[in-house]
Amino acid sequence: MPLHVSFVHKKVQKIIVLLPTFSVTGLSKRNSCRRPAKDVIAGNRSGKGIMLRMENSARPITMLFVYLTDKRTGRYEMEQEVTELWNLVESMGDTGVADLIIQKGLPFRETYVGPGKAAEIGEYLKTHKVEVVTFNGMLTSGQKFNLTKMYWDINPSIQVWDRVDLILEIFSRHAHTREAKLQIELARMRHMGPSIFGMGMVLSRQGGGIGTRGIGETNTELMKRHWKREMKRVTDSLTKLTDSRTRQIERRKSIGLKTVSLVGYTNAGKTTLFNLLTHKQKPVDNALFVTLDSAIGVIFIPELGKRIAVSDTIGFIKDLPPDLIDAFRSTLLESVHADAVLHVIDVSDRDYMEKADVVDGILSELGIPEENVIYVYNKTDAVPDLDRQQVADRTGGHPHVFVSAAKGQGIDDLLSALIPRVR
Ligand SMILES: Nc1nc2c(ncn2[C@@H]2O[C@H](COP(=O)(O)OP(=O)(O)OP(=O)(O)O)[C@@H](O)[C@H]2O)c(=O)[nH]1
Ligand SMILES: [Mg+2]
Repeated sequence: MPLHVSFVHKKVQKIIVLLPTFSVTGLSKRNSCRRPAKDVIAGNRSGKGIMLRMENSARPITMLFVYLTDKRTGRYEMEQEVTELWNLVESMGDTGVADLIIQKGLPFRETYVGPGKAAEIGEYLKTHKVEVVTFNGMLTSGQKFNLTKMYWDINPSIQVWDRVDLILEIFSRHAHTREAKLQIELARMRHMGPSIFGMGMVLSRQGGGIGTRGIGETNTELMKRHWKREMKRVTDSLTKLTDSRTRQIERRKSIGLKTVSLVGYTNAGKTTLFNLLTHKQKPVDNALFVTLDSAIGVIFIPELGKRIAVSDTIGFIKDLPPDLIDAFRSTLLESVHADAVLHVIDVSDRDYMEKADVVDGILSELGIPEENVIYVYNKTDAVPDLDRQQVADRTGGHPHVFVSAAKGQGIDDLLSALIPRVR
């Protein structure tokens, strides 16, 4: 059964829509991820909602997406944003059919989307089985609360997510190490506040009438205290792991082992390059946020007659809240302390410059000096007619190399560029 994303609102029917080419049963067909823009076509109103499987639940759930975009956002930019949204959904694992509601305009303070659109979503929920409504933006907890409250009567277990919740859900599905799991836990607690402990909204409904304190309020206080205790517990555990990582980094420094760190936008090919350089076999996939931990491998540089350490780590994406980056501080320490940073860029992606800018912004927030960074233009095999001079010009004289991690091309150039930094 072919799947599609459709728009619900009349006004948006002329706007572009994605048409995934896989079927409900083809859940593992992740290579539809990073679908080229030519798959973007005109849509209709007959969609059903994305079928997803929640982490701790065997049953598929249905998700409705709401995308609020600025009136000035052009068609191309919208296509890109919707494509990235779709890639995020696919990276959750099991995916099915999607419905996407679009509103053009500015966020509303109370409900993020305007009252008319919020009501329209409610109408949609009455006639469709939807369990999670995901907004592709960052909502305040008040906005999430107001929206959830609006839809309670239609579906008492409705969940309202924003982009960060979606990213965190992907993170938690891909996390394997204790460090990654703790970092996600911390990021989730920071993002959701005390309401993470669930009882919040249900209990606050038990509260007395106007002017009374009510059971709900008392329980909200309990929840806040519990949240603070849990935040401290996770932060303490992470501090221990950060200390241990810092000691490892210092040990490597003390024995003169230089370190190179791979960074980049998610799906740029960091792990593929890491595996190629270190002969490791870390999982690689055409999905977002496959890597969430930090791995170390070693390469031998014959010209220097010595070994250097290479680290692979989590990828970045635009609109990552600083809290989330901060939660991953322990994992990112390797990049902060590296002697050289290889910024892997997927040059086959039409938006590689914008994505490289996002990464550069995060690197500078992390305090990584620009002079430590080498741009590694990857996936050159996928762009046979690549105008390398033009790419180099756009890079503004910054040190760079062209490689294909998948085909093992350009690695000698990469090592030569590294030599002065790890000598
Ligand atoms: N054509 C081509 N594909 C590549 C190349 N390098 C990586 N890929 C593909 O790009 C996808 C992502 O590769 P990964 O190595 O997992 O990317 P990553 O940057 O580690 O991704 P995250 O860990 O999810 O942030 C995979 O499907 C790879 O096979 C390349 O040089 N050429
Ligand atoms: Mg990776």
